[in-house]
Amino acid sequence: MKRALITGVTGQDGSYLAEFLLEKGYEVHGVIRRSSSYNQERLEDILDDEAAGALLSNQNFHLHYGDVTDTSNVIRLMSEIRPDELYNLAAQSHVRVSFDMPGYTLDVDGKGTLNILEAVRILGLTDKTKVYQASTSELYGKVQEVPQKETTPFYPRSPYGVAKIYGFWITKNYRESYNMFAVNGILFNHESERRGETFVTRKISLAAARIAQGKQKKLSLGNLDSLRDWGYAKDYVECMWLILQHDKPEDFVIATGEMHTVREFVELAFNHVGIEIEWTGKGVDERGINKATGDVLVDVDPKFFRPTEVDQLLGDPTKARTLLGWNPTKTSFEELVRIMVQADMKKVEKEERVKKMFD
Ligand code: NAP
Ligand code: G4F
Repeated sequence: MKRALITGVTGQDGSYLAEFLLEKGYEVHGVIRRSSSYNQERLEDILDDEAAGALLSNQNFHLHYGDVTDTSNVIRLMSEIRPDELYNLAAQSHVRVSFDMPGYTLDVDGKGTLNILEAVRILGLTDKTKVYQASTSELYGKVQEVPQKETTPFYPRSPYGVAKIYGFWITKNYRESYNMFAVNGILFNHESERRGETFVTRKISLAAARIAQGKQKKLSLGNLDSLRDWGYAKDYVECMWLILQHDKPEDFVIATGEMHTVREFVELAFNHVGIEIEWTGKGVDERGINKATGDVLVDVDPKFFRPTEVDQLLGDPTKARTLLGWNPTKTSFEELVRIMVQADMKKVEKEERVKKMFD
């Protein structure tokens, strides 16, 4: 039985990856942070015996307290678990927040990655443990080429992107210096019903559901022109695993090869709840109007603008498709939006039922 260690297991990707690996028969260990409030919601399908079912036997799932910035903790966990595969997904992953907390973001996303690699080296696990580093399309930032591929030069535009560039290069450096199987997945944006609620796609899908059910009046957003290559997180965790199964340690771009504006995401999400959006005005005065009623449902609030923006991201997944046999278009953009809105419609309905029980 192969043993995997996932940092960031309570996050969107970590939770899907844990399920994926358990289904493949792995023994899965995850690192969770101590928190004063419950932080294991995304793991409930695994932790709940009934929901887990036969395939997802949670007997093979183990959680450990830890933090990638705590060097001694990382070394102790690594020496106890001695994983065959380590997926370093832990990060302060919000780009906007990284402008408010640049030092912290560097500690977690940069130094945290070094701590993982050093633990592998110090413990003599370089021949045993394969390391996957969660790199990002934010490295391309002010894009130097369209579409972006493995050879496109980096130009990060946020403290997050700059911290992640350290993670990228230190992973590559440990591969070259110590002959480790240490690789970067350069993943473009990927979303799901488990996406954090302050990322733009989830903010929109939740707002569409709440507005449709009369629980919210309006949605305020930042840059509507921003273009992103959005895929489905469930498809992307499969690729993380494929990268570690490849015969050679190499870095890969993971993307759909299609990009859409934030505005398009809004239109589609509201369409799914039966509302047609019509746009009026420009810049900060732009408004999304409910065509049927004339109500303003979307406006622009400059507080969501970033000091420096990444205007567009478009990935070229040819290498992953050719060498890993990965299908970048398994879930279409339209399907992704539908999945997210449907899940949020149910979530909002359920919240309302629970509220009524206690009224
Ligand atoms: P996410 O939902 O924000 O999850 C981040 C995870 O990291 C959470 O489990 C979080 O724990 C954990 N974490 C944060 N700081 C930590 C620390 N100091 N020590 C240990 N764990 C820590 O992010 P995601 O969307 O799943 O993304 C996973 C990884 O891929 C991240 O590294 C992200 O930067 C990268 N990435 C994401 C995308 C994307 O579009 N989703 C694209 C490219 C790269 P808590 O639950 O306790 O906060
Ligand atoms: O959803 P976002 O916050 O994601 P962003 O900044 O692209 O970062 C995500 O993807 C990266 C991969 O490229 C990951 F590495 C990173 O960890 C994270 O998962 O914003 C997307 C776009 C931006 O251009 C932003 O300015 O949407 C724009 N936007 C417009 N209004 C908004 C909003 N973003 C947020 N979060 N909230 C808004 O109200």
